[in-house]
Amino acid sequence: MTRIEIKKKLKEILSPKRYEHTLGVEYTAATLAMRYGADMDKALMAGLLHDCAKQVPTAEKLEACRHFQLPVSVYEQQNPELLHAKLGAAYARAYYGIEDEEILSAITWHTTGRPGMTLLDKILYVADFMEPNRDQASNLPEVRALAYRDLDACLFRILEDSITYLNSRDIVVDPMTQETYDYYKEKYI
Ligand code: DGI
Ligand code: FE
Ligand code: FE
Repeated sequence: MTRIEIKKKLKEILSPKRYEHTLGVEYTAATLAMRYGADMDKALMAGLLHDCAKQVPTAEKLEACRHFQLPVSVYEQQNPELLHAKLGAAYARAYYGIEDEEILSAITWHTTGRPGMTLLDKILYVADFMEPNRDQASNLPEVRALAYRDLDACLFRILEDSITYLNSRDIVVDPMTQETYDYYKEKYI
């Protein structure tokens, strides 16, 4: 499917707010691709599809994971919200014709990150956090500026703030989020 066709479909299935966020991530990922020399089309496509499974109801998410034979950890079972990332990759492949493994990887890891992220993984992760419609995190102006100066430092900053945020709200940090944080901490502290 072309990006135009995908947008038409996403507009039907996502809430207006989620759709706007999706477009914000699409274009923000493209600006980061320009800055860091990543593949523009892949960045746009990853941004566009990253939350394509976000609107699936919780119970259906678990069922859909079984359908696609995606492993679900106990942490994911307790926080099924996390599943929209790997499920999004499965949907991108099955329903939107995406076969590119780099795009599918970026979608799979956009919520928790992973140790040894690719450039595209990082771009999507950062774009998701800082796209123009985001307004919750207090550090957004700094993160947005840092993203174009030093992508790895920006990635670590977001990981650090996300873990602080999850802890402050007594939300269990997923082991993959923690592993990603520990991996990049080695490099940036
Ligand atoms: O899908 P978005 O809202 O655009 O952003 P996202 O894919 O980063 O998902 C954010 C949600 O995921 C937010 O509700 C917090 C949650 N989340 C992120 N990391 C973790 C987490 N939840 C748990 N339980 N553990 C995590 O490590
Ligand atoms: Fe998401
Ligand atoms: Fe998102």
